[in-house]
Amino acid sequence: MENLYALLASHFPKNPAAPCLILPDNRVWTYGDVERASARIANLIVALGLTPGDRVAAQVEKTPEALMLYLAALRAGMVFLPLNPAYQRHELDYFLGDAKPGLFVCRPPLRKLADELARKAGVPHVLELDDAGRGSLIDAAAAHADRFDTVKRRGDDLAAILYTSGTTGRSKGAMLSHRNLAVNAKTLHDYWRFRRGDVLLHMLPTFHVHGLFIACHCALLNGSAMFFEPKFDARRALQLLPESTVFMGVPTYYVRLLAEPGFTRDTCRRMRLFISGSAPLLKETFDEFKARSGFTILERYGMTEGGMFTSNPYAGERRGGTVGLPLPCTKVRIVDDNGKSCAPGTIGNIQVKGDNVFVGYWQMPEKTKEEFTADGWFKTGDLGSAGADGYVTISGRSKDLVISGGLNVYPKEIEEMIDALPGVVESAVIGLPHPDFGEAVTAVVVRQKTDAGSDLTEAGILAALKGELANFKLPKRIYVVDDLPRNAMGKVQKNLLRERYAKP
Ligand code: MLC
Ligand code: AMP
Repeated sequence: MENLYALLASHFPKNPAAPCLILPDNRVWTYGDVERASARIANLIVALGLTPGDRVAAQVEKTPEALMLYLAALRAGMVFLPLNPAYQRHELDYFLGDAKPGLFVCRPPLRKLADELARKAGVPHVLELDDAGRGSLIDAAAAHADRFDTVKRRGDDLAAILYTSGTTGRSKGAMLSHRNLAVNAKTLHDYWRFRRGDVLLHMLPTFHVHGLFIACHCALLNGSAMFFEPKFDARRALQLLPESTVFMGVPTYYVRLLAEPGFTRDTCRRMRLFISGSAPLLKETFDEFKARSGFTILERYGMTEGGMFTSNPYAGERRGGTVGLPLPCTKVRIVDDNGKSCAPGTIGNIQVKGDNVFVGYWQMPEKTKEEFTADGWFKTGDLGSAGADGYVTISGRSKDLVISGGLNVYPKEIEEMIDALPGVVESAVIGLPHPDFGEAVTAVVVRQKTDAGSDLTEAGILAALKGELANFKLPKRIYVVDDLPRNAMGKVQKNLLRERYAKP
């Protein structure tokens, strides 16, 4: 029996009254509640006629009920497909059409759009879940039994599909199996030494690997309680950290915590571990955090296509500016463009292999083939080096990607939308250093020598993008220019643009 839910549940506390989720209003979901609520939804999904392997898509806010939907999908053998609530028509249309879920759970304000897109994509069922955890999903589930025999799954059966945008063309659905997720969860639970009495402060969104898999799986495997907060809020963190032992966040969370004068050693009196990832943690943040709190942040590195790959050690040296050592479940190698191993300290392409590394991209066998080497290593698209002692340092990306506040933005997607606007010849989207988000999405747009071209403004371009694209992808600045710098091959020199606009 390799269903991930069965693994998690085998570690739930013997006492069903033990707390699992502690909510902002102090309501508690016990482990017994979790088993019953996820059973009801699992029974509902089966009653709708979905069968194992069918996709269950959810574009909902973070609530306990949303987490139950994920667990229910696992229990019933479905493939969970979480979607950022910030996604707009353009993005949703593609995801539903590509994944063809058997059930789509949406937020009530988007119901009309959801119905329209579901009809177009042939999605048979649409249910609602609102930001307070209510809606037709929960109403329908209430009529079902609160016991459910978790469906048998093989390790290589799919548990989830997470879309990651592509550097070229369409978004790709990374297929993760029950084994992929289980192996990574067990490894991290051991590596980060989860123990009795741990309380996780959970402020991450639950539609990505970091919040849904890394954070929740560690806590559930440990039978621990989580403070389950709808989103990150530094002031609120100051209230909850004194009662927590573990915190996971993207670098922006640490920057914002440090901006709070009330954040002191005393705030962290029960804490044992702060973990950072999803984007580079600046050495100055790492150092300042140590000085203020007395804690050395543990930085780790991973991606959607496999969860975590490396981590600084729990007991050994946590070295700022590095992402630590390969995890026991993952082999990591650094190779040059010809596939030859790089000497220690030499920057090359980071490749990974292991049971946590994903199965492939949904319905894209060719793309999958391209992203793996002939001998089965996954090409991460990240650049870095490994020291003689094995510590890995990430130095950049070969993929054209901006990471803003821990969220990935692929320039190509924004460029295509801008290029289609009247008066635009072409555009280049880059990431510029930003004190809060790490990188800020910035667009440089070439105007046509026409009336439409001379009418182009920053505000006009932004207005055209809004409503089509998720807000976090919208450029923080747009520069309208007459041409872009190109090299001899005709390729746009984004490095020159980054230099030119870094200090406007
Ligand atoms: C929100 N906004 C952002 C943004 N998040 N802009 C750029 N980058 C972001 N990440 C915009 C909104 O659109 C809005 O714009 C304005 O900022 C305020 O919105 P908000 O919702 O109030 O923002 P806030 O709550 O402050 O959110 C910022 C954040 C959040 C950093 C707390 O984005 C966040 O929690 N990020 C973490 C993402 C994450 O979990 N990444 C892990 C991926 S997994 P307007 O115009 O409407 O005012 C992965 C693998 C791994 O990468 O290794 O872990
Ligand atoms: P995603 O596709 O959202 O899972 O993002 C994965 C990408 O985030 C990786 O390929 C890296 O580029 C980046 N990333 C994750 N963790 C770190 C880290 N600790 N330091 C630098 N980059 C990171």
